[in-house]
Amino acid sequence: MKKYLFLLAACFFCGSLFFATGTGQASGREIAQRGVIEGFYGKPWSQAERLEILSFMGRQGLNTYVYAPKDDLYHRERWREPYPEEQRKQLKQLVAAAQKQKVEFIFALSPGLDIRLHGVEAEADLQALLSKYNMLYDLGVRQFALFFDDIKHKDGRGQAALLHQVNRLLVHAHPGVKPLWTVPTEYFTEDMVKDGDVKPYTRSFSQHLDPDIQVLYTGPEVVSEEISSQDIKTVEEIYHRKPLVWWNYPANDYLPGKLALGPVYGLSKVAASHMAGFLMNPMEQAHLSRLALATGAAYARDPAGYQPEQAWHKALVSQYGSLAGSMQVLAEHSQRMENNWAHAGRIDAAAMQKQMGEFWRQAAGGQNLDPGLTADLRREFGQMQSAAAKLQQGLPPEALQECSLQVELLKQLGAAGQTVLQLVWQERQGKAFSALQSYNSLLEQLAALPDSKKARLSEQTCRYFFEEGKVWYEKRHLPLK
Ligand code: LTM
Repeated sequence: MKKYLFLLAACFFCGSLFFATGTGQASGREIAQRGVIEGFYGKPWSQAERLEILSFMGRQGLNTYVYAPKDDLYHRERWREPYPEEQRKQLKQLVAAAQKQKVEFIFALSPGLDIRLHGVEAEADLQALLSKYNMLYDLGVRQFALFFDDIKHKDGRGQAALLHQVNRLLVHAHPGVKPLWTVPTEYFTEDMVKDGDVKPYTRSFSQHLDPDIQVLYTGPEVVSEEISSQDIKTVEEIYHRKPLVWWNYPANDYLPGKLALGPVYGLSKVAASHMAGFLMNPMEQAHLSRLALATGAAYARDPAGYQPEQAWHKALVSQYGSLAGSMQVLAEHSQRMENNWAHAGRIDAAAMQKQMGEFWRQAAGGQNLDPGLTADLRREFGQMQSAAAKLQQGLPPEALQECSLQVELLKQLGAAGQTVLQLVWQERQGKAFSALQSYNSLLEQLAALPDSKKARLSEQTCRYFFEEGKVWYEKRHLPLK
């Protein structure tokens, strides 16, 4: 009997855990503050997009939304000015919608472009800041943030003193207002520490910062590949508090044309145990941001159990239903965010990239091409073409308008891939004229691809494959210059 009771209790426990996590509720092992920081450059989300994201966040168990759109004039450039009536109404509506979803709405200002921290003018600016925050308090906001990222002046002591005044005159003055958040001017580890020493700005800012103010940082870099436990412990030690992580994925404001459609990646269970919060900075494309946001929600709810591939599949199926397979093909080629200073997300179509490497190894060695490998690549290029056609027909307009150029590009890449395979096969068969025609078609197809600032996909996978194809043919035929 005892045994049955034990089994029943165990089933009940596992069942409640399943339901708790399966529905987007927190598991008890979760990161306490988890959500979205609308903190990107570019066109801020619309009211309708924000309302939709707030309900999405409620369903995903995300509990924090930070309002910090860099290009909302009243947030940064014209921070002193009050919001006009219409925008006030909208903010009020958002605060109420967030409350309904059990999401904390945090209102942030970024006054660092021109705020004065010393002298008589500092008093006027402090009053302007307080009256702006108080306006938001009157609209129902109960948590605030003051950001100093991406500015020239590194006055750690002055910024900390300003934060202290805001803490004293706003946060502590109103009962029920939650702790203030900030972003320092040095907000990633490589910028905080040099040759093992904490840099002067960070030292001064951290030494003078009130202990109850929470600090956001972005990891070792602005857009980080990962956060190691050592990295986050370093920041915890500098600030004597667990940092909040501002995670710049799926943000894409620094890589125009690329959509970040992969899962959040490079975050461990150990790093999570040192985080006071995990906030994802999304893309201007609100609808498409949800793929990565859903995976980040899974991570934040249960860092130890997080499996990026599984969470990503779940998000694809729940968000795209019968189009999940086609959307997956697009997203496979649109995960990696990389330029000369940013690196994040999984490699685009990594399995295909491996096959391509093997294909060129065989082609360059002059050995027989593995027919199975060529057939796999042909099938995958075909899938890119057919997935694009299905997405063009079936995606809801709000999603399609965010990715129509990339979907068209997916189709073009699939077609160019087929041409490369054909070219190599014809050349290998000694069909010189057909191979030359294929080579010319490839050049035309590549010339017809859109400017990469408008749309880019699979840069280190398909695009690299085409370049290799071109060079492979040219080496065999064109005279060396
Ligand atoms: O990341 C931070 C703290 N600040 C800005 C963001 O506003 C911007 O969206 C990202 C990505 O470009 N980089 C930043 O430096």
